[in-house]
Amino acid sequence: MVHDKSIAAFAEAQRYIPGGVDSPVRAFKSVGGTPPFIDRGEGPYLYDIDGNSYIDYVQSWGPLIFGHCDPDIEEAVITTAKKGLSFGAPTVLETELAREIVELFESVDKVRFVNSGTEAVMSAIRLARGATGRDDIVKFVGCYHGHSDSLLVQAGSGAATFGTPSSPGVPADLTRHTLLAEYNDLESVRRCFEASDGIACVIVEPIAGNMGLVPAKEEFLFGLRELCDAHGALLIFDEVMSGFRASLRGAQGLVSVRPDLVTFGKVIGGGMPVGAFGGRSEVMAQLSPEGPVYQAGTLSGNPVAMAAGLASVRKLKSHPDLYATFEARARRLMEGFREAAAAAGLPLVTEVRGSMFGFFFTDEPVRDFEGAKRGDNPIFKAFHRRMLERGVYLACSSYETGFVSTVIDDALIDETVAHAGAVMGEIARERGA
Ligand code: KE4
Repeated sequence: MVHDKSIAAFAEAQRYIPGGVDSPVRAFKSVGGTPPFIDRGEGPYLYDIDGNSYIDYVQSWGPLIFGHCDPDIEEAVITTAKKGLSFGAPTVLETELAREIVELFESVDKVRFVNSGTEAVMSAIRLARGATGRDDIVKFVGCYHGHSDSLLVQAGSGAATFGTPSSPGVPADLTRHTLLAEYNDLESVRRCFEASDGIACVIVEPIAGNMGLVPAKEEFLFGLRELCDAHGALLIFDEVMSGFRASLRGAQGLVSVRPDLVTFGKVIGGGMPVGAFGGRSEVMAQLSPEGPVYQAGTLSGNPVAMAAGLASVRKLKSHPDLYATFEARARRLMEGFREAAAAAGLPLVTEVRGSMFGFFFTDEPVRDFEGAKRGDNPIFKAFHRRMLERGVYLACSSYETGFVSTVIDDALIDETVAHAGAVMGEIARERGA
């Protein structure tokens, strides 16, 4: 493949935009090389400005479950945009999308729309703190919930449960209210509740997608529910990624644990900027203008974004059988990767939840961030680069999740598996496996 135009575009972008990108992961820092600059998408494909095409398993990090330029979503956007882009006033489109979410998620009585997953999580945390009158929160090492200050936290020293900032610019005064626990480890959560009697909420990705794909064990989620109930804390499921991706009802569709608040993003915007948070009526009633907890946004519930989200969610709702197809395709892909790795003598473990898939070039199952770190290695980097050169666009970090869609059929999956077999063979030979 030729990448001359992307190389030039990346150099030019870096003159005006920090790192040349508007979100760090896009810079390909963890895999190296120049990120392809995309000209357009069509169905399952991305086309870069050098004319190369790729089967897209990233789909804008999750939103594009119907692939690129879905005609129904495109039609909804264009029709709505012709009536005006934004009013800063209520529209029935917001009510319609809120109703679709409330009808699908039994833990959600009311919803508030925002413009990103970060904003949804930041607002849900403030709501939990306001509703409980408490300041401390618990999050899990390896879970990502967007870039709001309280959540840019890394494990403190030693066994300390209190976090320290994971980024300059985040005041330690703030992150001392964030306690860190280990994913799938209830004992570490109990230690947090012993360390603080002022815990407002526990926030968790019920299916973690930001340390690679690492589902929570159901008994772990049950345990979180029990601990929150015992201590009067709220349980927040961050379903920004798993919502509408793991099942039509997100991770909640696969387990019987119910949270007090849920955050959404990605698929509910159909590719447009939409985030949302929702939950039980008595908690949501604390939110301004009904209650005292303030939260606002100029473009929140924007009609064009609502129309895209409605088209996306309604298509999923009217074709619930799609999730069986998604799961079958994701399993076909991961089975193919496992067979390719076995033939090449490379270690590989894989995971699937609905339309989400993940793989780690390690030989032990991954249950938490410690396990996920073993997958961030030279084999992954070589695999990613070589698959890209063969026209397969995979997430550019081993800490991300891949996605199938309605337009990635078995033929494309088999084509991808064939490339994976060839690439894994090359890598194994070079490593003398
Ligand atoms: P956004 O602010 O990026 O819309 O959402 C933040 C967020 C919150 N919660 C979960 C579980 C998420 O996965 C995300 C964002 N996901 C990443 C991809 N893993 C977004 C990609 C990026 O940062 O560019």
